[in-house]
Amino acid sequence: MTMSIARITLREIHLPLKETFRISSGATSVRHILLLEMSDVDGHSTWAECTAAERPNYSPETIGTAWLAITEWLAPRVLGHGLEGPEEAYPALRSGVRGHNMAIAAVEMGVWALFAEREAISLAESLGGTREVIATGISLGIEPDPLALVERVRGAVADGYKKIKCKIEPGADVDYIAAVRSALGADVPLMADANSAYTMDDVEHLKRLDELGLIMIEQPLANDDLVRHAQLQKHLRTPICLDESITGLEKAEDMLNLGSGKIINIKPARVAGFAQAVAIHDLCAARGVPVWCGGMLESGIGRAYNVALASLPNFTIPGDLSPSARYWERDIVTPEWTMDEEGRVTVPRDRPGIGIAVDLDRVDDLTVRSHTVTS
Ligand code: OSB
Ligand code: MG
Repeated sequence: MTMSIARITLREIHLPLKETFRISSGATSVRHILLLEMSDVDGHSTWAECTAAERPNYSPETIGTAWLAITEWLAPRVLGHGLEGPEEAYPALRSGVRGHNMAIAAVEMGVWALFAEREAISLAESLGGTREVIATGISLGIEPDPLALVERVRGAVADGYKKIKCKIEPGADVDYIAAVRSALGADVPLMADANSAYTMDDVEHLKRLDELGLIMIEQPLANDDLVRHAQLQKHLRTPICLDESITGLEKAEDMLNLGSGKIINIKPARVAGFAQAVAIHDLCAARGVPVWCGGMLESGIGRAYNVALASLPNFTIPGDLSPSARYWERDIVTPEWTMDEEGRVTVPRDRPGIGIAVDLDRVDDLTVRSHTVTS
């Protein structure tokens, strides 16, 4: 049945992390999160999250640019227009708009959740997700010294995480990972994420990572590069996983055709939403390439979207889907996201839409600005 969206309310909340999270391109202590509350004319509503960062250190977007893009250009494209199904949102938002993927994604994914609400099915089911539980990984920030990282990884193993990703940068890489291996052994499922910290001048240095038994190395080279990653992959036995470089389906096709990597970290926000994320998932499934769902230090709202996506069958590698308590003193959703003893997160398949309730009082307390766009 045709859906007409009546209003979209944007809010910026400031949510302090328990601990500063540092990657090669910058550190974050307080997440500035853009939330959308979307309602249709029939009285259904849902929440969505824009996972753009505070600064343009991961992608060119920030929540400031997303705020502008959504209020000025994107919200008017879906407000008041009849949508027959969620797959109509992506073309409506993309047409004539270059970039702004995370802004598009927030609205597009909200449309998917609104349709799921209307049909009283879970978001996972609406996407074709089949899994009930998803193996969970953790992403550990750059520590001041190797021993501090060893202790972090030791704790993560004890907590039951199924994949442990260590952020690296020049000066905090081979020695750090080698210290973890020698302290904790060959069985720890380890990987590294460079967030574009290296160039082809570092090939000989990066080859030393091949001795450390990593599951993969994520995004060693520039954020928009595919050609050099293909050259680098020829020098490395360790599979390259691309994150920043895969901004849409065509980039994923190019990666596979060029050999720029062997695994994709799919973040739905980075690829402008679920339509593209599912298309990349399907392409990789057809080509025998495994994928996993990455994170952007989302609140519990963004987590719901990632968990739904990760329930698709080719998400065979554990996702960066850590529980709420890993990030926040208190999340903005009830129940909070948890991880079981076997390091798995449960997909809320028995509840409609995003499957968790938003703690409105808490959101109100954290809100620093809000704005409503109507049809
Ligand atoms: O590269 O995957 C990344 C966080 C911010 C920016 C980029 C990245 C990350 C993470 C965090 O790795 C993963 C998480 O949400 O736990
Ligand atoms: Mg990454």
